[in-house]
Amino acid sequence: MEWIDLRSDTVTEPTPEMREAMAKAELGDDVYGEDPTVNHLQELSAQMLGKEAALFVPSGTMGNLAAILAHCARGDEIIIGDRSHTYLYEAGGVSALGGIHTFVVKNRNDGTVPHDEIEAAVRVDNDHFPITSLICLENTQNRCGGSALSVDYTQGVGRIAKEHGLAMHIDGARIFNAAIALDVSPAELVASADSVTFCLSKGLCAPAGSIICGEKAFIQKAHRARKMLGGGMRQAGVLAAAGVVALESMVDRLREDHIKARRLAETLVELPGISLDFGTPASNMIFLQLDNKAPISGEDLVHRFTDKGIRINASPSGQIRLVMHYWIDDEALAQVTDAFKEFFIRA
Ligand code: TLP
Repeated sequence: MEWIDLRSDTVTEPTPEMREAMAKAELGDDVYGEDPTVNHLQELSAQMLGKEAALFVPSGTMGNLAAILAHCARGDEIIIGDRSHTYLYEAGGVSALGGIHTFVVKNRNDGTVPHDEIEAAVRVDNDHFPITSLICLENTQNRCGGSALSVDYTQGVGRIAKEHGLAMHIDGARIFNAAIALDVSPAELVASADSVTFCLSKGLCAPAGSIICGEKAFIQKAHRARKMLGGGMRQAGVLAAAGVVALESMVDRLREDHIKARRLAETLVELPGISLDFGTPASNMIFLQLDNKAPISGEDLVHRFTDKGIRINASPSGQIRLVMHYWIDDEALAQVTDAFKEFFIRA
């Protein structure tokens, strides 16, 4: 990639090994279930996440929506964090397309919602109320600094779900980052969930695609939802081939992105006017906050960095998210560090 692009790990392009696998992929019509590469990717995914079955979908957004549609009926309610991607950034699809109501609970900075607050959000059986049917978590929690929810915490939510006869879904777009941050297996991390979505197209570098995992009967329902949403992709093995490479050779590497995030954060926090919104990065994201000591605004910084071939995003409040990924090597990291120093340390 020519740009040093820190806006997201979604910007990652496929590796040379992926491009080769894509060119050679064995194909079939996946709507008939006949694409051997898609089938292989689904089996591998289910195995790695410790679930019975899996389904390849075009995106994380569709994965969450298809999973939620498979769990809920129209008029049902889901309990969901106020900083979760599904609530904030999926165009309200669960309500617009699923007729599903959201009971929004408050995420803390570490990504959790206290167990008692989740339990208090479960509706009692009364004709006035929607029917609670699902609890949604996100791991890692993007808008909470890329924080990782622990096995203990997740199991606690799983217990609440069981006690009340609810299902639990994890938006695990970056579940492998979470597993690495916590030094546990991804299967352990999602064992108490009924379903999980994870993305192949973020830190794992595949060009597109996400996976939903769960029990066979649930995946059949999700399959129908995918069809309804227009996500049946025919010769999707071209994409799935990159996904297989992603799972086989890109997972352990995510650790390097976490190290890079910590290294860069340590340097940047020493500069005047910069603080870390969520402390030391837990995974591959750094959230910087510029204060009134900063010699440049977030908006100006975006423009000045663009001139130097570096892409970043800044919010109007001066928050900047920098995301580490495969295409940010040591040389790029040094260039980014120098660019920050140039604007934040006046000569
Ligand atoms: N997140 C993107 C943007 O949409 C904000 C990013 O740059 O981080 N779940 C989580 C936790 C996500 O962070 C994302 C993408 C998704 C789901 C959706 O994935 P896609 O983009 O494949 O629909």
